[in-house]
Amino acid sequence: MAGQASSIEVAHPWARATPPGAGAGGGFVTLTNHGDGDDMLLGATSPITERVEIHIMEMDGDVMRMAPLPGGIELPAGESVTLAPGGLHLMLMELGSPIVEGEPVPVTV
Ligand SMILES: [Cu+2]
Repeated sequence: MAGQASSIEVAHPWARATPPGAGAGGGFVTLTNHGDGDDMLLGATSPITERVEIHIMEMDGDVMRMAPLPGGIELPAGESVTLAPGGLHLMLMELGSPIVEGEPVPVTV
């Protein structure tokens, strides 16, 4: 997180449980920028995987696909951004073990 990380509120983080053998899982959270300046979410880390990507869903013809968002997520001052299924999300890549319902998934933004 660039800039005034302490002014970013992280609320309602959750991850979707994955079936055994799934290669990746989605992570969702609401981020609120309580600071005076715009901020960016540039990435995230988690001890359960080597790689966490920021993804966005976009239409490719009639098909919804997800794609990495290399520039990060803008967090304008005073606004909330919600990462949710069907939109922006954190993708936990190359999972070594499945995400199990009810078990905490540590992620640092
Ligand atoms: Cu994704």
